[in-house]
Amino acid sequence: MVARGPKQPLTEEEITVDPPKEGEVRVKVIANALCHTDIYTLDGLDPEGLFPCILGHEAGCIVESVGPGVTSVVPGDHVIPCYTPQCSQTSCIFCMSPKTNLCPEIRSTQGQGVMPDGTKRFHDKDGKDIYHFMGCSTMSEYTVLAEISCAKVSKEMPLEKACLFGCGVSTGMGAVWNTCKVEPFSSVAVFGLGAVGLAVIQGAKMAGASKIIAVDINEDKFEMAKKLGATDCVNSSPDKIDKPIQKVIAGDMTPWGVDYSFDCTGNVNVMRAALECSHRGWGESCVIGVAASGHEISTRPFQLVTGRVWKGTAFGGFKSRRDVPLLVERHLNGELPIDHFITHTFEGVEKTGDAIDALHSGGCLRAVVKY
Ligand code: NAD
Ligand code: AHE
Ligand code: ZN
Repeated sequence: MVARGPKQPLTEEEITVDPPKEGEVRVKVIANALCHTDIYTLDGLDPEGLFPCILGHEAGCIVESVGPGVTSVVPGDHVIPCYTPQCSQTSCIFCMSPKTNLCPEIRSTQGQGVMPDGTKRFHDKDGKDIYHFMGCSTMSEYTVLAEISCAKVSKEMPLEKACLFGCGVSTGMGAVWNTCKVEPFSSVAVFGLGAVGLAVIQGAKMAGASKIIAVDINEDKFEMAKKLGATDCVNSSPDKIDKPIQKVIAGDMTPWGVDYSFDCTGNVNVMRAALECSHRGWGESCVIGVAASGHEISTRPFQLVTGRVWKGTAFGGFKSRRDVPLLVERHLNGELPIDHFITHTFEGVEKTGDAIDALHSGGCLRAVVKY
């Protein structure tokens, strides 16, 4: 499914997917879930958006062939593509640091829509190149990944569920566990109750948070938020509250604000509210949402002077190749239910457009397309 240009419907095309080159892996995509970030790029809001491209980055795949030098996976292995790779080289100060998951090994070529050697593996029927996306491009029956982007997972895990660990669910939980390290009895506010925000709630509940305030402008989201552990739900639409949401949370609902807050909307005004509802002296606010090109955050520096911390997360701080297989194991052990995130399923890659329509419907958390 090719994204030919911003705001255009995807087109179903027969393309050529070249064999993997050195350090690369060609995979058959079994299932792909849509993430809001795919739509953000398709809508032309991503400063790194390039067209024509093949979008998609939340998938479950089977290795079809490997290029020269690939040692960590073989054909038949089940893998989850990871847009945050993990090269694990001792010379990589990022991979060697426990402070981050942001391996930069292939980040620049990934942002330019090409493989690490600067070339592309996708060609249309006229022989013209098609750009890659986030190092994944999983809205295609076959795609080529860098070996360092492949997390090998248990074959016991159905790939149509495993795909969820490729982005949104892992990101929300990891923001709580890794980036903020939420402690038992903490108070938490979550803005935006899509799959990412609901994963934050689930992760916060598992971490032992005692107050979890769920905020959205769509009240239909509140039922699932409560099921997963939200103790309070607030509709932050201006016609539903008589003051800014940060004052509702820090003032009315808590005396000094929450210990931790999370933006899962990508709206820079919401990011500000999330920071400003965090606790005087120690509150931490984590930006997860991805903002449109040109949008910037602001607040009074006084908010930071008085002890609040503004931080952010990519893929929930998980070191991808090490941690994604462990998340899958935790699911298989029954510790980490994720089925509730799949609200829509479709059969056939050509149904990806219908899945995008479903994602826009408001009632969708994750739409999974089985190829
Ligand atoms: P989604 O569209 O399913 O959910 C967003 C939710 O925010 C919706 O429920 C919507 O009603 C709500 N919302 C919108 N405007 C709001 C407002 N003003 N106040 C309160 N709620 C509001 O999206 P998703 O797939 O859950 O992704 C959430 C965000 O996280 C997106 O911006 C996505 O790009 C980003 N993301 C970031 C990472 C990362 O690694 N940092 C990973 C995955 C997704
Ligand atoms: N291309 C955008 C940045 C988009 C962005 O921040 N992406 C998140 C993942 S969203 C997954 O759904 C991320 O992990 N960013 C870290 C990185 O290295 O891209 C822009 O603004 O240029
Ligand atoms: Zn995503």
